[in-house]
Amino acid sequence: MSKTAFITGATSGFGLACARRFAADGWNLVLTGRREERLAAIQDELSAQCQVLTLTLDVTDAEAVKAAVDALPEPFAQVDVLLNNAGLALGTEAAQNCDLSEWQQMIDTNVGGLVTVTHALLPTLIKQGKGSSIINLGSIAGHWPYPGGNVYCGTKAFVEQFSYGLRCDLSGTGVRVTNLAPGLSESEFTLVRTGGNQDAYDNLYKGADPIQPEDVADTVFWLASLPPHLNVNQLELMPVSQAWSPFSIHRE
Ligand code: NDP
Ligand code: 8X3
Repeated sequence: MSKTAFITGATSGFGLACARRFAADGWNLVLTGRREERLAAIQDELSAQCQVLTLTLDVTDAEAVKAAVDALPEPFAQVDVLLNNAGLALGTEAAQNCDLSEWQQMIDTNVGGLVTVTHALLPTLIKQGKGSSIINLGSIAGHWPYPGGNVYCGTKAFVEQFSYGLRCDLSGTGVRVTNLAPGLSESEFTLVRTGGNQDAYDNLYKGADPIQPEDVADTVFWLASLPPHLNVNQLELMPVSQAWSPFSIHRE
């Protein structure tokens, strides 16, 4: 019987690439996102390869998430892999210049949405037991601060620590938990972050040979396909072009 993956934020970037990767292996897919027309196009594209259920869902709407999870029909109800991918960064300004509503939206989505979907699916994943997985999209931003990262970095640090906490609490259930932390990756993420600034997008990725969504999808698929006795707690990925800089020192 085919396994089932529940992917949040499947309308672009990593989530869409993961949907395509799991579809190629015949998994049943529950694909979620806010953009209904994109979900419809993805369903058309992938339904020749696997069974696809699309849910137009905002992960910040806790009631809608719970209702959607509780109403999952067969064969989608037995979720083996939860990919908590939906997320966003808004803005690159110093904290003192940021808009509070953008901070709140990042926290509501990257933290609130992720815990809401996890909470709704934990009973199912525990029932599935050995071999099931929660794969959370953290980021290098949760490990390494940078100017203008402020709240986004904080949300991804939460994702890492929450992943470890889940590992502790799920001990004995067979459910695996991974914090996957990519670095510079080319996707609509940067257009969302900069309010659609194509120049910012082009300049960020120019000459950097960044991670592509398909690289992340191959990694996610590998994590989900590991032998059931193995758990990757944490996996940080960077393009070869990316490395650390020295601490900045402000001098009077
Ligand atoms: P994209 O912008 O391409 O994709 C983000 C996805 O999240 C979209 O499908 C979007 O769907 C969905 N989403 C955003 N807000 C909500 C919401 N409230 N409810 C439901 N879905 C939502 O970005 P990426 O693929 O690059 O990012 C995916 C994840 O990876 C994010 O968590 C991001 O923080 C993380 N990440 C990204 C990196 C990068 O450099 N690109 C590096 C490291 C981590 P829709 O708009 O249709 O709702
Ligand atoms: C996205 C990677 O470095 O732009 O999570 O914050 S970074």
